[in-house]
Formats: sequence, structure tokens, C-alpha cells
Amino acid sequence: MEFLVIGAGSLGSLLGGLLAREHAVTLVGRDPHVGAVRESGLAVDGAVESHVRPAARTDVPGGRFDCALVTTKAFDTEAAARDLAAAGVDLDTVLSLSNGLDNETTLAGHIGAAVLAGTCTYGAMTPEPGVVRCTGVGRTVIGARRGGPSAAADRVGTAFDEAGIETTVAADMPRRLWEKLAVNAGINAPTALARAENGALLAGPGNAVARRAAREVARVARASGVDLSDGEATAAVERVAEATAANTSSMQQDVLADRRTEVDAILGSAVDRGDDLGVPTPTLRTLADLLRAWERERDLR
Ligand code: KPL
Repeated sequence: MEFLVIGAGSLGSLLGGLLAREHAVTLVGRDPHVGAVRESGLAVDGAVESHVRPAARTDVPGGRFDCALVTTKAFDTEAAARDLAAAGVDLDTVLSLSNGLDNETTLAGHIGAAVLAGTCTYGAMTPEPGVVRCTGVGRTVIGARRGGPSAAADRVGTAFDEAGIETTVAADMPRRLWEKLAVNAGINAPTALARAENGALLAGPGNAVARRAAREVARVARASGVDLSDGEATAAVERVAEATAANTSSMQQDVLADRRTEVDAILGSAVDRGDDLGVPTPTLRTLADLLRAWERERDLR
């Protein structure tokens, strides 16, 4: 298959590098990372993957691709959708693997191709430009954004499996996106604020905060008509924290690099929906307020 990966951060680079072992991959991202890939290839867990074609964000290639994989930060999904539309890319399918609930709607607003939803809980880091490391093998789940069967999801799932990325094609993506939101709210925000790795949430006070955050997301999900129990949400957080125990969550990576975080997509979206539906979210609100205070102090918002 021909893949176009938009968003060469840690996860996009890892998936792009793995996919390139079996498929044609064009990786779109920013310098200095993309420049380093152009110079010397993409190093994935120590092995150089020279088949990845790098492209700058300002230069999204037109032409035909089977699937565009969008792995940008959630606040960049709109720009990615506009870039794809402006480049006139001819696509079968667009798959969002970004955090949050609204990326698929944003993509569908700009692009005519079938839009798939996906979640991926791999841990990944880019310790230096041109290099990506897998720090936790997670689960990848993809499917139709509104649920139900999808031949496009079956095709992309098979291509992922061929590249060694074990993938489940699911007919209940709306519920899966809420479960992933619970994971991100429970792991990313506490680890970013505590400057701790994901495994620090498996016991003690960090565990209590992570579980409270996940339960609040589950309550908002249920009020929105999605069947996610408190127990399923907290179990998902603990499963992912264990599988990625040594990982620095993407939000902690952002904080350590003084970058804007995904606080709005991960915590803000649950708090706002909770407000609309009369569901209190005190833990999520506190975590969001602290992260926004940190961003404001650094002029990141
Ligand atoms: O999605 C993640 C992230 O860091 O954004 C998890 C799965 C929590 C891995 O760290």
C-alpha cells in the first residue's frame, strides 16, 4: 500500500518506519527531524529504514495514496486537513490516530475520502532528529468513525498487520475513542505534571489521580450515550500504564520540551462535554487548569 504519514512526531515516525518495511511511506513533518531523515534515513530502534520518503510540512506531495495516516497533535489536525485538501492529494482513506474525540469530524470537513478513526497506545520517543525508539508495544485499533463494518478499515488493518503492527479492526470506534480519552486523561496529564514515567501511576497517589480522571471521563462518556463503565476505563489506564511503564508520555515529552500540550483535546473536551451534560469533572478540571497555567506562564497559549 502507499501511505502518506502526516505528523512526523514520535508516534508518526515509529509507525511510518514500521510500515516502510512492507509498504511505500512518505513521512511529512518538520525540520530538523525531516531534514535528518532526508540526509541519513530514519533510524527505528537502531535499524536505519532508508525507504521512508521525507517531505516538509510546507510541501505535502500531491498524487495518489491509498491511505493518509494523520498523527499530528490534535491542535494541528485542522491544518493537516487543509494541507491535504490544498495539495489535492488523491486518497482512498484517511486514518486519524491523534488523541481526542473530534479529529475525524475535522478531517471529514475538508477531505472527500473515507475517514477512519483509530487509537494507538504504543510508547515512542524521538531522542534526536532522524531517530525514533519504541518504548512500549501497545495496541492499535481502527474502524469506521461512526462504528459498524468498514472494508477500508479491513484493508488498512491488513496492511498494518503485514508490517508487524498488530491491529484490531473494530466496529465500535466511538466507544474506543472514549476509552482512549480516559487513558490519555488518566496517564498524560498526571505524568506531565508530576514529571514521572507512565509506570509511576501503577501504585500510590498517582494511581488514585489516574483512576479518578478515568472515572470522570467514563461518566461523561455514558452521559453522551457511550457504554463505558468506570471499571473498564480504570482497567484500560492500568493496562496501558503497565505496558508503557518506562515511557515518557507524549504530554510529559511536550512539557519537558517547553511545547504546547494537548490539554484542550484530552481534558478540555471531556470537561466541556461534562459541563453541557451536567456531569461534574473536578479532577479533570484541576488537571486542565494546572496545565493551562503552565502553558500561559510560557506564552504557549
Ligand atoms: O498515548 C499515549 C501518550 O503518551 O500520548 C500513551 C499510550 C499514554 C503512551 O504514553
